[in-house]
Amino acid sequence: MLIKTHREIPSSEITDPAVFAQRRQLIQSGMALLAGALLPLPAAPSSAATDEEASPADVTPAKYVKSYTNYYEFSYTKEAPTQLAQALQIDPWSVEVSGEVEKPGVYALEDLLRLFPLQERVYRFRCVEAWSMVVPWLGFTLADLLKRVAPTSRGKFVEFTALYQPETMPGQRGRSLTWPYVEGLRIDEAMHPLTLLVAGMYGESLPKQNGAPLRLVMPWKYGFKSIKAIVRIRLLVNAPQTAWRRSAPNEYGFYANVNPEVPHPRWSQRSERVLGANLFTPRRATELFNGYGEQVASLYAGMDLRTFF
Ligand SMILES: Nc1nc2c(c(=O)[nH]1)N[C@H]1C(S)=C(S)[C@@H](COP(=O)(O)O)O[C@H]1N2
Ligand SMILES: [Mo]
Repeated sequence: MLIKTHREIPSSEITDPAVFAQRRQLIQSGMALLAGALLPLPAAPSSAATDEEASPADVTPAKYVKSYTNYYEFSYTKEAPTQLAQALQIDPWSVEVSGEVEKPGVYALEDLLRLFPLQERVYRFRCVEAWSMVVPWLGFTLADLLKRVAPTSRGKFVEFTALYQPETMPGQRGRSLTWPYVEGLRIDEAMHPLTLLVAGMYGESLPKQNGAPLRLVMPWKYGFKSIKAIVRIRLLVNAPQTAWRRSAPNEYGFYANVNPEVPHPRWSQRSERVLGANLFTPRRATELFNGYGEQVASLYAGMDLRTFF
């Protein structure tokens, strides 16, 4: 089993990709997403009806995930992107894959969805602001796309660039962050089987405020690494300069692996508020690598975890 079960998450809460990859519904869901509509997929595993083991109570209810977002291109508030992001035109959409690759190309979104069948993966997600959620994403591995474009031996880092469109993105008219939003990974992190390019969640197309039509999801890193509205993926020799490192170099590091031992300069990272929980629900203890250490710790062997942030 590729994705190991974490002891505190019921096994059903972490999706075994081998299981879901076999489900024709998810391949069809790619086609549903192509149609552009928010189509409910009756047999999608997130409905739980098809998975005896599923414990949907542990998945964050979709309404919270859709109405409490971080999307600085639109607003600093959590609520405003829900409305403001609807102005985004996501069809047509294409993603340039370039740089240190043997087969660079521009991929229309529908080509990506045709090439790479969507799998459902239920992941924990932890924002650096110390809130967290559990989301059933629909996506494909970044590794699948990268293998197709064949990175050269010089390609050691991957840079992701989000849409720059100040006409529709009011936040880009200010200097809050350096725009466009840029993120980066080391090539081995990018090739890791947990690293996902996501086009949907909860069995439906990705809502615009959650990063439609294509975003990254890195479950063991703080949420800001999971860049939304990706238009370019570039393989580089050196580490890319990211938007957050440009704007707040003392706060946001390149690695940004979830680590309860390393506090943010302004707050502790030891615990997290569970999105959608009520006032009496205790905070959850934050785990190293957000609970994915068994799968990813080897990527950082020999590195000082304290300098990560
Ligand atoms: N392009 C872009 N991607 C982004 C952000 C952003 O402001 N712009 N915010 C990041 C942060 S800080 C977090 S926590 C997650 C939030 O994802 P969600 O809003 O879908 O929960 O998106 C990340 N990706
Ligand atoms: Mo975040």
